[in-house]
Amino acid sequence: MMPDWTGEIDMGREKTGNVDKPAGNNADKPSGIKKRRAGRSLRLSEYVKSQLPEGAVVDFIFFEDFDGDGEKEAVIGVTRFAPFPPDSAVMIVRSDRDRGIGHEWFVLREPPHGYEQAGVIDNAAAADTDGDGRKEVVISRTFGHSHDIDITVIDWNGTVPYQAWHSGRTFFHGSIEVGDTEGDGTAEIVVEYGTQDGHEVISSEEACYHVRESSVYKWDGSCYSARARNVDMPYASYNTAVGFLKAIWLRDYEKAYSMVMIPPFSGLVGLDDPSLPAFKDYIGKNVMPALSRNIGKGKLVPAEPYDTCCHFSGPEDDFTVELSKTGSGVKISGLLISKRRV
Ligand SMILES: [Ca+2]
Ligand SMILES: [Ca+2]
Ligand SMILES: [Ca+2]
Repeated sequence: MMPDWTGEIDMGREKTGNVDKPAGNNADKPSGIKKRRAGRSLRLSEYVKSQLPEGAVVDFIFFEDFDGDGEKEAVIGVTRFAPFPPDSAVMIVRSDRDRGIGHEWFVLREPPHGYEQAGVIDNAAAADTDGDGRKEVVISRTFGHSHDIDITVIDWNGTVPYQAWHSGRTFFHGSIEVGDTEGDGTAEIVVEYGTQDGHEVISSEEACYHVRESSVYKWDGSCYSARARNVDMPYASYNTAVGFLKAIWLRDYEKAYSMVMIPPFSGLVGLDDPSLPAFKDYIGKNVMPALSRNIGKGKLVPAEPYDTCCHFSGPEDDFTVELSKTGSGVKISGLLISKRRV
């Protein structure tokens, strides 16, 4: 169990000046939201500083009127490092003429099933994702060392913040972007994440580049529903390059053939005969022997991908897949194989 996030003990309403050290756990408070209030002559920044756990860092700050009461709230992502392991929560700070500055802790939900360690904040955005004209806070957290992220949306019901949505799953090597992708004035949550696709040919070591997929989560009036989205460059190229090597390795020549531009892929030979049998013949003579002698000894290790070339190193040879953008997407325009320099 994670210990509670607590602020300092309650202060007198008009008490000002130096604040005390944070008190210990306050276990009999209901979990989820912790409220504290202090005198108002502190500056907002001083107040926040006084409430942060020792050694905690601020991950993000948004200062907007999220709940629509006419006053801005400060919504602050905080990661603390003690007790170990680190975890994150969100501090919501209000400044009120009559009641002074106060804050509450919004505690993000427990790690998804299968994760032992708490999540720490990875990224955050403030945007109107449900079209009601007011912003929500979208937060991704990363878990342990596995680079898996989850996504939480915090919205306000009156002045009460609540978890409006949770992704319900994690995304391997995930990243989020929040923005209006189709110009209807409401933002979507775009997530990109890694897969194990192509593991037959490329190394799926944790640190390696992965084939990536993308989904966009859009508010449909009752929930955020997902649809697939094309990944951005250079991953559109990278996914194509890995898919091509995999198709060759699995002898799916029709698929591989559909991914190439002929010519130039098979060079001048392709000028005379751009057919599938000729492509198959070219692969059998020029590509398969090299692919076999490398994958027989180990997987190909990808280098950083680029829009127009993706490089892979095998135990024996280097493979450089060349790509071109066409009207119908990214196509393979060449494959260079060279003996590895020792
Ligand atoms: Ca407000
Ligand atoms: Ca909204
Ligand atoms: Ca939109």
